[in-house]
Amino acid sequence: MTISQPRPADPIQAASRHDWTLDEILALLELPLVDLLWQAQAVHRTANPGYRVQLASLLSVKTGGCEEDCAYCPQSMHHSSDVSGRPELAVEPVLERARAAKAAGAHRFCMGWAWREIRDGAPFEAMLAMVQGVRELGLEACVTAGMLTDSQAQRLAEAGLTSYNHNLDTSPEHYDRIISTRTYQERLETLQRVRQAGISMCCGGIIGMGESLQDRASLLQVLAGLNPHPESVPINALVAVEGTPLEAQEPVDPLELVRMVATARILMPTSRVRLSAGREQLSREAQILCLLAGADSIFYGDTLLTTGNPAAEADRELLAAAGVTPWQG
Ligand code: SAM
Ligand code: DTB
Ligand code: SF4
Repeated sequence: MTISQPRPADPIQAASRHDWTLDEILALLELPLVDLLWQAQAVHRTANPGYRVQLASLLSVKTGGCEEDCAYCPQSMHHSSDVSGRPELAVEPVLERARAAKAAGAHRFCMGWAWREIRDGAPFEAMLAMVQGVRELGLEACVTAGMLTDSQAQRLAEAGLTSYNHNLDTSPEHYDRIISTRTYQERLETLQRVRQAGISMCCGGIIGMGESLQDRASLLQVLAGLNPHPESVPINALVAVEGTPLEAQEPVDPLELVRMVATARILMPTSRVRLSAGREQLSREAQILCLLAGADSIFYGDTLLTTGNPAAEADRELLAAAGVTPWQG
């Protein structure tokens, strides 16, 4: 099977830019939808001629009780939603889930820890064993576990970690209304450590948290300004969970998500653009529009970390209806 590490250099990557202005990005986000889709498809068809979609399964290894106060997150100990009480998973049950994900057709296995930062010790040693085990199954391995040190990043790279997920979540301007316990700059530094260790970068954000169109453009500007672009860019629609400060947030118009995906695709032609949280609230047709707009990955399996996701069978039907083929696991 093919493990897709960062994709090989190609003319699109060579031509892709890191100096997009806010006005240029806003102009894309505001294009008539048909024109935006046309541009995004032209880019996507060249970068991903087979229109293939990666299926990534997600598992929460350590759930809830997190010290950070991210306003969207049900796992923060600052919110009444906190889902603590679930035992932290050990290596073997995690690998069991990874084997099941592979058997169901997943190509990447992502593991989450509700931590502010990784600390050395037994749980980190277990994380390394999980990464190694997932890679031995022939799956890509992704970890999301908060901030890390250079030496932790190095050890994760040595264990074979494919990718580290750490999202910027929103624009630098909107960020303070969402998180107070960790700065934007700290997020950027964590991402830099991941890069320096030679691990591919998974970094994106969330729409539907009360941000303006300008904020969305600004988030995309920071992401596209990273050089090289993040290999993977998750675009989440807020799942408004009861007990979080954002519980009453109105759902985003699905076409806003389509616009965000399409613009990300144009700005970052060879990145994997992941249609992430929020798919349960989308119709089949809205999801297919996101695929047309250039999304080339979905989370696969009936849960995300703590919230629901469409059933695997429904997703296989979705991809078949769209006529796109998943990467083979
Ligand atoms: N603690 C780690 C961290 O923050 O890097 C890892 C886990 S965290 C849950 C991973 C990402 O999931 C967040 O950065 C955020 O973008 C996304 N996320 C969390 N809760 C969400 C929600 N309710 N709706 C949409 N996306 C969410
Ligand atoms: C990402 O950007 N989205 C995923 C993954 N990276 C780790 C997580 C979504 C979480 C949604 C809320 C939950 O299930 O707790
Ligand atoms: Fe903690 Fe991550 Fe949730 Fe923020 S998003 S509260 S860091 S688990």
